[in-house]
Amino acid sequence: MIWTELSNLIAESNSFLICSHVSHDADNIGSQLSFFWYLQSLGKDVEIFNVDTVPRKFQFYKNVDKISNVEPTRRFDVFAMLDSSNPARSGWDKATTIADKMIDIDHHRDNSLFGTVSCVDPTAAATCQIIYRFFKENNIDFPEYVAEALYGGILADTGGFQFDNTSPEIFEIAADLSRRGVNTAKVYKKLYASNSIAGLTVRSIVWSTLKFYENNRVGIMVLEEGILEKYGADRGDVEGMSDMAMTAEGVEVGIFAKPIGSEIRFSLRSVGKVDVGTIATKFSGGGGHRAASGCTSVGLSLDEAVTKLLSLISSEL
Ligand SMILES: [Mn+2]
Repeated sequence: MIWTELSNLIAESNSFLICSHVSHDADNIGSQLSFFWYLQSLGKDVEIFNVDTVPRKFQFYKNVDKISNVEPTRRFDVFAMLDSSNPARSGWDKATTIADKMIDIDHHRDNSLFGTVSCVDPTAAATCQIIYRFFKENNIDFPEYVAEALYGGILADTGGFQFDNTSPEIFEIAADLSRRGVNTAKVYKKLYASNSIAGLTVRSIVWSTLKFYENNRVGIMVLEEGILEKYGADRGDVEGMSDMAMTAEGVEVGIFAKPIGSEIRFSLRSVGKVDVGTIATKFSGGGGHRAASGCTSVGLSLDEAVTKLLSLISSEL
């Protein structure tokens, strides 16, 4: 990993805007908060901007209120895009023009290496794992709340140490973060076992939309527009549901569709045979891993977008 180049770019720059992909998850939150802490510890001028507001379930993280969704009006020396294959994943049209230089720290295999400095390792389970390595290998001593943020990202992106990206290194990092004082049971409870009544109600509604296609090899669930608002839930309440459809026996691909205005956001999950990362690139802002990806369909109805997705998937089944 080219830590020297990263350190040099940080040393020669003063102002930084940290950003990440739409649809928050614990890895993008954890990597942004830990990198924010690091830059601030060096006395840098740092802001975080994300298009989406931070869901309720992530609100326990210290400094999470530093993640703003108010578009910055000034320029920065460096735009640091974390946990994202490309700047378009931010959902923000100024991502490539807000600064002259870019930092790209990510673990998605389709990362376009868009950074002035790109620290990309597709074999890493989480961006938080890469940031942990940066801290560890450069003897950067970080506080307990940063360890907590890193742990949450690693916990989530390994599916709670259950996906096949769960390596010996992951357990070693988890052990180190635990020794640094992270309350691992608390992080689990906050991320996975703190449902609101509204959240569980909305989940039951989403479950009721489950349908199977392609001889029961594709499962699709839909979060209809307005449901979250109607029940007082937020996007965090349905996060992770994309993993559920593909747990049905015989299902190869799970799809979670979220229509918003003229757009439909899709989360795609594959058991193995179908490369949903490549399929996602056929839509705008699409990208991700072979087994887990996301994309946005613009201008198509839900039926049209699903038909397009199913035809792409069926050619690989
Ligand atoms: Mn990630």
